[in-house]
Amino acid sequence: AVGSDPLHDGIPCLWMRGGTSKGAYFVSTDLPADEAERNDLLLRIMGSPDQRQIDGIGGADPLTSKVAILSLSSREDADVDYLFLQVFVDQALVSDVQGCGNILAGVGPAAIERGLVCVAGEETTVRIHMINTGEVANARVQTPNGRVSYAGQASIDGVPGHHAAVPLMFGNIAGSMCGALLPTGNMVDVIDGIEATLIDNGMPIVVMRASDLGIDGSESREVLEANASMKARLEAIRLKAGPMMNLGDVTRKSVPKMTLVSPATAGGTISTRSFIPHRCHATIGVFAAVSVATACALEGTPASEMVGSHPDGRFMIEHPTGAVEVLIERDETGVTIGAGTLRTARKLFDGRVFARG
Ligand code: NQM
Repeated sequence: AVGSDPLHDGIPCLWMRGGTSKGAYFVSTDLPADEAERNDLLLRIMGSPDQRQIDGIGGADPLTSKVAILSLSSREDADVDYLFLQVFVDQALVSDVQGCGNILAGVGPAAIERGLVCVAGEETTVRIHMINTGEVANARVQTPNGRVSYAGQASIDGVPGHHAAVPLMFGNIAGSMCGALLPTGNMVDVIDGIEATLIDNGMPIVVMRASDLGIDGSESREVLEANASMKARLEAIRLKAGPMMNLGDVTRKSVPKMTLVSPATAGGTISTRSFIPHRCHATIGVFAAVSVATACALEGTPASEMVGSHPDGRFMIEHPTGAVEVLIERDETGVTIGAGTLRTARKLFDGRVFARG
């Protein structure tokens, strides 16, 4: 608890996999209230800045250097408040600018484990206020016999094995960070000669044809990360897209994400390769996938030209290690009114974490 010495006594921490990411889950009262002090502590816990995060618990990858801070909700329409923090691996930077839909998958289970939310039967719906964007998500957590069950038959690409399903449902998340679904008002903008859709349906992303950047879109994460000239072009486009998307100067921000699309190769809706924004994603972010699916559904966007099947609003968004299924609900005029996806999560370790001094 606050008042004890975190250096010597450690801090209660749940280490969990949420979707295709991993992170440290804390209860807010176990961390310093002062933001600068808290961020400094989190850097020392994760072992940043250091390419290998060798002196901390971070996994030396942006996807495994994430933090969730939970508290009882400040809102009537939610049970728990969830603040997501991206702890940069090689920079002394902790950012609350973006949310994370993968780490979100662990929030319901973690809130129950920590007694912030009570079990409500075989299944417990946890209403999560996502502080980063101000939106609310509903997570359905399996709770037979009065406790969280992580075992089950659901599987998601990018994670071996089968686990309990954690369905996530979102209301209207359009313009979550940019103020509007299409912050420039256009389906297509041209930046550095490349046609791009600047879109935010839960996550600001820039959607471009992979072929326009000189790749075919089936390359592995490693091959793309080694392509320095393409990465430089992407970063130049990103820095221009940021202000156009009402995100200001994005030099030190993890948004917008850069998503390269190509026709599906495994029977899905579309194939993606995402930069988040500098490393290539091993899969794709949850809200990024929702935003890509939304771009696919907008006629006139580069993504919509290459769309394969999407029966009943189900979009299979292919990524480097499989696909993620996104459900998009639209009203009779075609406006998106809801979205959903299926994730799994698992408690990996519960204990006390000790920060570098
Ligand atoms: O888009 C990584 C992840 C994410 C974010 C990132 C995410 C989302 O996969 O909602 O989940 O884009 O930095 O964990």
